[in-house]
Amino acid sequence: MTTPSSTIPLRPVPTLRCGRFELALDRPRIMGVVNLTADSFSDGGRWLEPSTAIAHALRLLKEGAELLDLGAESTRPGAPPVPAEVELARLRPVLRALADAGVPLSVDTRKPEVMRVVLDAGADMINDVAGFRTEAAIDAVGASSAACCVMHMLGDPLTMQQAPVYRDVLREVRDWLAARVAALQHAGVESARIVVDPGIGFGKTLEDNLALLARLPEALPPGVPALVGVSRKSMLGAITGRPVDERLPASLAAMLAAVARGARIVRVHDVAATRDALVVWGAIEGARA
Ligand code: HH2
Repeated sequence: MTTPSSTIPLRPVPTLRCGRFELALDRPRIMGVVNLTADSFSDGGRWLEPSTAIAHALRLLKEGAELLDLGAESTRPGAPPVPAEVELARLRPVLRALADAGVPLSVDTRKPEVMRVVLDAGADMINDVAGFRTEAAIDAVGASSAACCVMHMLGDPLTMQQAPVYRDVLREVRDWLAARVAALQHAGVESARIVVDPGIGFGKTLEDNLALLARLPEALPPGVPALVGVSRKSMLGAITGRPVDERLPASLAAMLAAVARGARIVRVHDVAATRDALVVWGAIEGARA
């Protein structure tokens, strides 16, 4: 894999070009998660039926979601892969129903064939937890106007939590993301379409996750907006001892820690509570001026 790196750093303007939308990133934006899966770690099977998924998505919008992330394949550690046709059969009716929802629709997929079809079907963003690590994934988004979320993951979901090891997790995540961003740019993806994500929980120990959150700017290529997803994750269970359905306070604390360190999009399951937390945080920050 060749990784041209000369095109970084990028832009100062905090606006994300996102298919049909331009998303100002002057304040943190809420990405609501809609899992169209049977086996997601926190809500698998709840929104598998298109009608329940659509109702859930509309509820998240009412609660304050400013983007929606639709995923039809779980990425939890050890999750079995889902065939592309199954992913597409789950995604198509939901994308169609939400086409006029008025917010960018992101699709969480690692498969170039799924990327191509959902982009034709109106997706505004591709969220690739494999970080566009193949030429085929880069080709799939190259000719579109969609935003690209480049997430860091060590290995793949089947194996990623089997004793992940880094010499310097901050540097390795940053350099890996920088190389993937440069590869996208090299293929013609404009900087204004790219966000990066350190991939909390994806091939990382608890200590790795804490270091990434504590020193977030050091784990990211300069000048590229950051998306962070920590909602309900097992690191929160490891710290608090709480099961997945009792991790909302912990999720909010971790989300605010990420925002305080520069995250500009937060990927969350609990939109209403996240909105309240961000409104209060924003009011306090605003009073500093
Ligand atoms: N986390 C999950 C899935 N996709 N994408 C990005 N960019 N960042 C993340 O942190 C992230 C992600 C895992 O959460 P969830 O979708 O709820 O679980 P599952 O993968 O089991 O469906």
